[in-house]
Amino acid sequence: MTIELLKGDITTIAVDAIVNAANSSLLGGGGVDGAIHRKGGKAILEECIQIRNRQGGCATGEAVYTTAGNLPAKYVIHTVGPVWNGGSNKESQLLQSCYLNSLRIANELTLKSIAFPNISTGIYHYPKQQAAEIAIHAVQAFGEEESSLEQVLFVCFDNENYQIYQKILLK
Ligand code: AR6
Repeated sequence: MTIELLKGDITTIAVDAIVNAANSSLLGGGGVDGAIHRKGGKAILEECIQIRNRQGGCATGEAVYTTAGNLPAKYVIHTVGPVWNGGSNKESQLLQSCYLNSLRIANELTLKSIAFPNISTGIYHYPKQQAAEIAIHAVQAFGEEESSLEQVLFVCFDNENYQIYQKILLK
C-alpha cells in the first residue's frame, strides 16, 4: 500500500472513494462537505437521507458510504470527525477512528484507492500538526495488515496542512 500526498481539491480526484469530513446529520454543511454535495449532485444527499432514516445519522468517529454522484470517484465515505474541545474529550481516539473506519469500509467494498481530506482541521478546529500525526499513523498501521487497498492519498486543500504532511512523510 502506497501513501501519497497531494495539494488540491478532493472533489476532482478519480479514486475509488473519497472521504468526506461530514457532520452527524449527514445533511451537508460547509468546507469539504459543502463542496462534495455541491459538485456531486443530489444523489449523494438522497442516499444520506436513506441512511439517516435507517440508522439516525452517523456518530462521531464512525463512517458510512454513498455513491459519489457526478464526482469522478466511485464512492463517498462520510465520516464525522470530532470537534476540537481542548484535547481531553477523546478527540484523538475519535479522529483515529474516522480514518480506521473509513479504511475498513473501503476494504469491505474491496476498493484499491482512497483519498482523505484533513478531517476536523477546518470548521472543527483540530490542531493541524496533531491531526496529521494521527491521520498518517492510522493509515500506516492499517497498511501493515492485509487489505484490498493499494493507494491512499492525503489531499491537502490548504498550504499549511500540505507542509505539515510533507514534513512528517519525508521523515
Ligand atoms: N478538498 C479537500 N479539502 C478541503 C476542501 C476540498 N474541496 N475544502 C476544504 N478542505 P472542513 P471539519 C479542507 O471544515 O473541520 C462542515 O460544515 C479544509 O482546508 O471541511 O471536519 C461539515 O458539515 C480542512 O483542512 O471539515 C461539518 O459540520 C479540511 O478540509 C464540519 O464542517 C477539513 O475542513 C466538519 O468540520
